[in-house]
Amino acid sequence: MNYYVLTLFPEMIESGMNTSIIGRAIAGGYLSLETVNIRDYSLTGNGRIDDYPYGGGAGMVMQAEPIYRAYEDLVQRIGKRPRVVYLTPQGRVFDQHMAEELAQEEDLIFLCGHYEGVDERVLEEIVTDHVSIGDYVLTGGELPAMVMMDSIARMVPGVLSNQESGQYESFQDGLLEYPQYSRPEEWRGKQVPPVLLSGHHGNVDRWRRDQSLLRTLKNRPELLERAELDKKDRRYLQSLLDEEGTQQDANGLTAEEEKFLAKLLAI
Ligand code: 6GU
Repeated sequence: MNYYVLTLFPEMIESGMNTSIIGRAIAGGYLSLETVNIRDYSLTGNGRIDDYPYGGGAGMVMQAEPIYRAYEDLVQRIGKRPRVVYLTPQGRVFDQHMAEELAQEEDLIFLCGHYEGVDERVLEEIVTDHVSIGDYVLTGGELPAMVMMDSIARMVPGVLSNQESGQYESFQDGLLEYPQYSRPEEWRGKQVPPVLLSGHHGNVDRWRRDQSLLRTLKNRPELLERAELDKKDRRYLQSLLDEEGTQQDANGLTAEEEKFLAKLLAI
């Protein structure tokens, strides 16, 4: 996978990407990264790339021509026109499915905006995908571009070791990950759940699955509606309802969670 990033802050992208697992993958040749400083393509050669918005209003707008020149110079050098992802809160919301799809590409260009926005005409000319990373506003596209590059890279062969690729599988089967514990067995009076020390792999697997179901119910109930639930999953969820109001009510379901579960299990 070859990443190209058009940005006013190349050092931000490079310092973020040359660290940890992604840094190792770049050093190992599984990924490549090239940043292009849009400022190097300013019209006047003085580094200015923004101007006032037509129609008035607060803030400045990044001009079309410096971005277009930076883009054209890049595509001439690499000899192809890859997909161009523009990072914007107005875009489609990024998710694991989109990451899997983009990971099939050989090359990706990311365009990071700043200030109040980018002249719409250059977006119409070069952008293939408008993408947001969620419903909140950031100061620029650099962090969102790095978020996307990180999650896409995880699916590129060679980027993760065999051990790493088995980890962090939240969303892989539509449920959130179960809790993890390491030594010591007791920490500040808190015990590791006994089943994890039992050596009974069947019971450990069942407990982890139940914890995934419980976490998903509590934090992301809408994911439960789309998850594939088998008979044992449903039996566990039913047991949460049956416990309600009794002394063994350790999972502390709220009235809302209870209502949601009752409806889910009725289907
Ligand atoms: Cl892609 N850009 C900016 N500036 N803010 C965002 C975003 C993108 N996604 C969520 N918030």
